[in-house]
Amino acid sequence: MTTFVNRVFSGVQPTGNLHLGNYLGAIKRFVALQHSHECVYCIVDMHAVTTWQDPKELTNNIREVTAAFLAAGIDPNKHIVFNQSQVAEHAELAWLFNCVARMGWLNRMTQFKDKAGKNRENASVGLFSYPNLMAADILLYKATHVPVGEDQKQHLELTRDIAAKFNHDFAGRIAELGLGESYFPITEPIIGGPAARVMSLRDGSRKMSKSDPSDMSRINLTDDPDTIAKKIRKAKTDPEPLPDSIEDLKQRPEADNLIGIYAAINDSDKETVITEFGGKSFSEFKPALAELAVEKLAPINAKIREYMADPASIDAILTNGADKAREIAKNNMGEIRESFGLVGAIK
Ligand code: AQP
Repeated sequence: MTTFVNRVFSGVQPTGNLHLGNYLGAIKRFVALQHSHECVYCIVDMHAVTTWQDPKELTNNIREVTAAFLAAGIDPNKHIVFNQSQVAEHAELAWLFNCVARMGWLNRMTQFKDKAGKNRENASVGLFSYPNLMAADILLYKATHVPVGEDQKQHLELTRDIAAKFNHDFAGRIAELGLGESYFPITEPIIGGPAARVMSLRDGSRKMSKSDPSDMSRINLTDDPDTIAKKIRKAKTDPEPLPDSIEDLKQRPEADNLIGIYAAINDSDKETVITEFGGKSFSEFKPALAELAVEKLAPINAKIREYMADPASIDAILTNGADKAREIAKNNMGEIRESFGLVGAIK
């Protein structure tokens, strides 16, 4: 059995409107994992361009996601923080994975169906092969664990399928080269907790999303305290008081969402929130949630603004992170090229 270093990889797209779902489902958990793992955190700008991005806004959004990582507490000195396009090996491995993954596997991806919608013929090829680039991001660093929101579960399964197929197809070659029994780990997703899927504040059946046309559907990490409080006050709810048991939340998506948000922000769980607020009305619960959200998000918001006032220092952090990432990427990519038998493999 090949043993792998415990390494975390995850990424966030710089597509603007970074929201509470991205924070609770991903970034907040990235911060926690720094204490137990070696972490690689990436601003996945090449994923962003699978749909149209205004060039100036994209540059700004890359910096803003970096600022959010730093403001939330990610330490770029102890871990790696960089933007994907600075390490060309991501694109190279994605190409090779285009040749490992099967059409049938990608045809099953629900995110492509959701994002392409009825306009499938006009979607970019990149949007279709997006999961192969995601697999490349993760496996380039032989990451063993990936913290993500629930929406990314299917892509993680595809990453595992690609790793397993590569390990199987090239088993003889990998052994010959002395690269172990398996070259890639079968990466474990880290999904769960009360905010694995934060829903829209306007519709409890849709996930909170950057691309929702209604700004009232999400709490942006750049929203000021008044806006956060207003969005929570106006969040859709039903007329009943909060339930007394988790069981009763099943038929009440909006209540479930707000209770999950409260629990995740407060590092607690839905049971504890229900013990405190069960039987109370939303007019009591919403101000408590707004106060908690403002208390936890306002300092992050202030720090994002501070970092954004000095773009040159953000760029320096990204360049430094890319240098560290490239060291690992170059070594692994050399071995992968050799595994394929490509002539001129660079070590
Ligand atoms: N609503 C959510 N609840 C929990 N986690 C979420 N994530 C996204 N939305 C939620 C997690 O955030 C991380 C970064 O996501 P991304 O930047 O790769 O983009 P995404 O998942 O496509 O995010 P959006 O907001 O839904 O963007 P659009 O509107 O463009 O589709 C991931 O770990 C994701 O799971």
